[in-house]
Amino acid sequence: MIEQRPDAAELKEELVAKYPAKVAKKRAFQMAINHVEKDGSVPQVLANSRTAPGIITQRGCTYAGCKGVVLGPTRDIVNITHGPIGCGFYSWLTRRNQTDPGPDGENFMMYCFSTDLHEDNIVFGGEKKLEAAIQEVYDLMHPKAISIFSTCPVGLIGDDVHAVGRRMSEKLGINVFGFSCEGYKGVSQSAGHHIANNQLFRHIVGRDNEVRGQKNFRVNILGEYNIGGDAFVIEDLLKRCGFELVASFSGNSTYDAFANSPTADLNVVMCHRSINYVAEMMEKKYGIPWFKGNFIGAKATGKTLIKMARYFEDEELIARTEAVVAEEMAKVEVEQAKHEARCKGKTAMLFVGGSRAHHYQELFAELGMTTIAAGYEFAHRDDYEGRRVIPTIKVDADSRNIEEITVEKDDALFRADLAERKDRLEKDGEVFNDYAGMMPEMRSGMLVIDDISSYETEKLIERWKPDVFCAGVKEKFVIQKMGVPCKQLHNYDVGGPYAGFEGAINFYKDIDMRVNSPVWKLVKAPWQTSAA
Ligand code: CFM
Repeated sequence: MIEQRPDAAELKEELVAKYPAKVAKKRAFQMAINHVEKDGSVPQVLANSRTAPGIITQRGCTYAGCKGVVLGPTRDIVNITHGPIGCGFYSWLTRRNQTDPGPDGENFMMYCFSTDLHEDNIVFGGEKKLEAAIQEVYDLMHPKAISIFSTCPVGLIGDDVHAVGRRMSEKLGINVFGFSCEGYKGVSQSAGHHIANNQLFRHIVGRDNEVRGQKNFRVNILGEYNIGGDAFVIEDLLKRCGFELVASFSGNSTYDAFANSPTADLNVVMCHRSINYVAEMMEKKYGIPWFKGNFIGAKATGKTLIKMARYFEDEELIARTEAVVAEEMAKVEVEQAKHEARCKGKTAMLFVGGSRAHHYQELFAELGMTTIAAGYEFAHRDDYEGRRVIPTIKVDADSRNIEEITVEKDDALFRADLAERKDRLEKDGEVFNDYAGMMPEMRSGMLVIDDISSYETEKLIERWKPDVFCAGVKEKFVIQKMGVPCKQLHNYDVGGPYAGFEGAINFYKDIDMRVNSPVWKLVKAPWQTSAA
């Protein structure tokens, strides 16, 4: 018997049917059947809202977003986790962000620093222990900077990590600063990104404003974390085209590069969710324009590079960039055709993070595959529906909890020439300060689900049977036991890089292997073995 697959509306109803009425109502707002209007508008999705208690979520905590995601990939800042040792363990390079050791070999990423708070510190305070830890790490490593990350108990007992930072900066003569990124500070790791952005901007960005290296075509790449070596691929492409990469936030990055980042002429934002705040603040203070780019997908990479070249209004740079893109696309097209022939018509589901569930739809489209359901763990409405909805987003108590820092124009350093150039280019139709979001680029009729639960994941697979499901390690083996291959999009399993042209080819191969492997037919899911 050929089983009928339910349509999106039926499936949505089925997904929430098991919940108590109040939870079902909320979950229904967190799901949408995509529908793209002519003007690009899409249905509203409730996002960045508290997870319903009892639901098994994919989400992480605020500390994870701050320490792990944004600051984790920087090699020469010593990151001390102020808290019990358990939190420290989870800060120990569990993400696959790679780094070059650099010419000075100053790479602390493989170390795990914790103040190891015990019960007596919780009762009597942990500041002295933190000071001692900073001193100890300074004596051992002599780093350029030390940062302190607050875990939940630190906020509860009221240790002032910022005051400790100031005291120790004075004493040691290096930059020591803290993050109030207690795990409970927000509804997810997204709050941690914002806190990280604020402190990076306040304590590092702009401490060195001398132009070094190539004087022209200077760019920063924001929101690229070098998972599986993605940043290495992008860096190589930028070099070949003729751009000078000043700073990458924060894959393969250094303290000095962050400090020097305002000497760039352009910010290109990869992951909008995690770093749009730095882009906005840099534009306000220094006049550096930003636009959203994407290096996931061969076509998207080509478009981004050419848009970057056009920004500099230099014929030679444009020609050189176009030549690099053409050379790379010729290689990509051969591989793409080969794999598309084997993957065409298959389906994918993507539930990950705050940007990849969108970006990777590009790569699946290049394989001729359709993304039939997608969603983020912790994104905001603008990541789904586009930045045009920002003015309509209700600020709730949870978001109000996160500091918004006031940034003012720096009259001495503000780049009026760049602001003028941006105006001119905008008149010619170039788009700045925008992100269209995931949904306008997804097919109508497909399901969008925010903060998907474990139960919903299983139901989706059972009812819509995708050829591949993209998620993380927590979901992977549950999914595979259902006879569906899972591609991890956080850490790429052991694969990657997937960025740029070379990365696209790697992805085609890895997905082809997964969706066409006969092994999945041998796994029987529970509903396939029970009587119909
Ligand atoms: Fe940005 Fe990321 Fe992502 Fe993210 Fe992340 Fe990540 Fe991610 Mo895992 S910064 S939002 S908090 S692209 S760690 S490199 S893969 S959930 S989609």
